Amino acid sequence: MTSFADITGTLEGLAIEVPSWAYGNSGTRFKVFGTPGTPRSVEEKIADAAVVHRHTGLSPTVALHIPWDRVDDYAALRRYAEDQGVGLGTINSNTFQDDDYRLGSLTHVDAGVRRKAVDHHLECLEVMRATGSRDLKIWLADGTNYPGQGDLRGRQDRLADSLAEIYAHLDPEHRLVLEYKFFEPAFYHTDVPDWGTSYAQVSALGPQAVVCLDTGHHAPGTNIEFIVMQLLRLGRLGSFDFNSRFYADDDLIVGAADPFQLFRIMTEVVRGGGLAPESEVALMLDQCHNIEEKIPGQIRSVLNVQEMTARALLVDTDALVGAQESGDVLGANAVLMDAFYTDVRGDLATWRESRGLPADPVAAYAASGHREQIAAERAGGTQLSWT
Ligand code: AFD
Ligand code: MN
Repeated sequence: MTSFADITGTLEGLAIEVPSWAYGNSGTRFKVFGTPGTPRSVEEKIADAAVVHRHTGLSPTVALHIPWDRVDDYAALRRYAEDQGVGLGTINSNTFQDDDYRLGSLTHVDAGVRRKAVDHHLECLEVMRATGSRDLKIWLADGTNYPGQGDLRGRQDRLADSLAEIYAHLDPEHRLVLEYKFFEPAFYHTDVPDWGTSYAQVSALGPQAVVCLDTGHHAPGTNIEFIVMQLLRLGRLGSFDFNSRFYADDDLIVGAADPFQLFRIMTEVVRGGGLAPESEVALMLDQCHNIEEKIPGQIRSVLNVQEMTARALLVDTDALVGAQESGDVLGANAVLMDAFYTDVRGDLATWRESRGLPADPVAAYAASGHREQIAAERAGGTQLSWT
């Protein structure tokens, strides 16, 4: 029987990267709502991310998005982040907002557009050399809206060639992380729609290319934990973009829609060695807080991952394997459900205090006055969004 004291060593190493864009204003195609205190600069976004880390001890790095987070001096930005107590993490490329990319980027029929898109990724690699980042994350909006609009196979071949050119420029410590998404903004087909396509493309590149699994990027009913198992088994699970969804790619607080699914995902992460000290699987949030406060939303999110990870670590693996191997269907399920139903919040609160952290980070932030402070300090200027 595994106790909470048995799992704190692993919990110590839990690190969930937060995305810079979670702290800016976001919304839907119908409306982007602003909230008081929203950052007006990359530095203010990093400062807010550091507040999340100070309250939770769970988010030591911040992912950037280029060009949203473009600055003149990335080395200075790295120093600023480190002064705030966090590091700069994954660099996310963006070939989905320039007019030239209306009909695709790395897959485009026009070699000049593909050149521009590849060059953008080479710019991102330069940023990574200044920020000390390991991962270049590529999510492509490339796809078509109507059958016949594009040659599906030709797009795959051009994608492979474009990725190969980017891959050739990686430094030895870099990784190319290719994210898939089954629809949106393209409606008929997306050129990297599923884990199989991402796996096929990264396998053709080499050992420094891996898959990013965004938990909101699957058709309803998909068994996501199976994909987690398979990518870990194949050695190609690079990172997660954690969020949750009810119907589409909602980018809601991870665990909010289905905490049991998050538990099952973390159970496969644990089973597959994804939390081992030597593991290079990156856990990251990719969320937007359209109507709720941003910093509390991020705190809630990393705590949800921590809580479901703790429950997953409490699975009695000896009893589970025994029941599985003896064909004890109900017994095996009960072992898993016993861990899922274990309320670890009290143990986590006590453990946090033992490490000099607030027992209840959400309450601590609400009582800190920081929300009111930034609302007053950041009254002027232009609030940042997806631009
Ligand atoms: C959008 C995409 C994808 C990507 C993120 C950051 O759907 O999830 O990871 O932007 O570029 O949410
Ligand atoms: Mn994502």
